[in-house]
Amino acid sequence: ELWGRGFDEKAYLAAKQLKAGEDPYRQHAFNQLESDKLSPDRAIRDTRHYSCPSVSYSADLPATSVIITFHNEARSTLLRTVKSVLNRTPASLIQEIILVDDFSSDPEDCLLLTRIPKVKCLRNDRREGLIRSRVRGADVATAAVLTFLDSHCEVNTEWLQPMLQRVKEDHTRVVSPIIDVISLDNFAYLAASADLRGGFDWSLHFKWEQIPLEQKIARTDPTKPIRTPVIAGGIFVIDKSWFNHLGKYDAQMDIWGGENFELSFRVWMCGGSLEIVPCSRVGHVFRKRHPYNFPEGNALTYIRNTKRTAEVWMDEYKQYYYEARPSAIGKAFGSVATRIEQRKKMNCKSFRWYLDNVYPELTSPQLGQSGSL
Ligand code: UD2
Ligand code: MN
Repeated sequence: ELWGRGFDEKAYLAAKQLKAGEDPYRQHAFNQLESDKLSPDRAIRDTRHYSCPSVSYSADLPATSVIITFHNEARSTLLRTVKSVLNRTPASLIQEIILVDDFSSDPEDCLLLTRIPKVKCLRNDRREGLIRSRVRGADVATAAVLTFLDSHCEVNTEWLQPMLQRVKEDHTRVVSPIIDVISLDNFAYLAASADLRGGFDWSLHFKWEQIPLEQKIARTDPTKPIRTPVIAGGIFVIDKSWFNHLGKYDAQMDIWGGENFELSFRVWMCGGSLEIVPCSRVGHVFRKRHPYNFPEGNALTYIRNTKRTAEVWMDEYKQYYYEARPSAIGKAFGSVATRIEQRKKMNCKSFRWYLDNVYPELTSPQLGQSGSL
């Protein structure tokens, strides 16, 4: 297919095909051969609850800037992410798609895609990691609402409207879809459970968990949002002024990891809320290993990022973090002075408040109940 400014999809993909006999998992930690075989416009099953199609949304939803950061993404998954957005979203809602190329080996992976209408490309001149890359994208975004996506997603039918609706009604809501699974082996699109929310343990390890039974029973309308203590991190919609007001991201976090906790605690404790909107579905290729290198090593980077989170947001409860992750004790994490200052200025609530009101299911390690310190 040839777009307005002459984007040659076939040539874009063909230039990066696997060599015969090459391990299809080596470069991206998913089966690139299977991804390359699929059309950038392939159809996927509408995995929403059957009540979702009859929900109606405001006729004047705000447009959004979609921000996708990537480091050495496969061309076939990157292109399918972009095209699924253009194919499955009313044009009036997409202000632009901002690709932030986090110093990938080949600048053309990003640059060639700017021949597709609405697609812009920013390239970092050194590896920054996903956190600073997203901030760079957010800073140039021209729409009032930001939408973040990973670079190996496929958005599903009417994915954006339910999220924009929630943010339009209340700009302090930060909203995620249900994240469906795209198989890393055969790229089958699989529906995820609609009864999950984001959770974590004291070591700040993210996990999907069942929504508490009382909430599950009280949920009579399957189209209504699910409150979530944390978001997975990659796919969410947030009002741009609210994102800026809250302090964007902690720009001293590197590469990958931890920023989802930091943002989630900040949103809840500083007057906002986090939710999963079940009528929005976005597929994502979940992987078992990182396909890219961490300049400071994977473990140290995760410690640095989660330690910064604990030091700024967890108050006296940070001791539980150190007990659960003793390797973090004594490790360098830079200065958090300006982040603590911002927290004070915004008059954010305590971590104790967060545990009592948002995540009472996270119990203290010794006493088996929250708020017992
Ligand atoms: C999950 C999130 C991810 C992020 C991460 C914690 C989802 C679906 N994914 O990990 O968005 O919140 O948890 O940090 O919720 N990237 C860069 N530069 C880098 C490293 C990664 O731009 O140095 C890009 C990467 O190409 C991808 C995105 O950041 O588009 C997220 O990385 P991932 O897919 O490896 O993370 P994932 O899905 O395991
Ligand atoms: Mn991902």
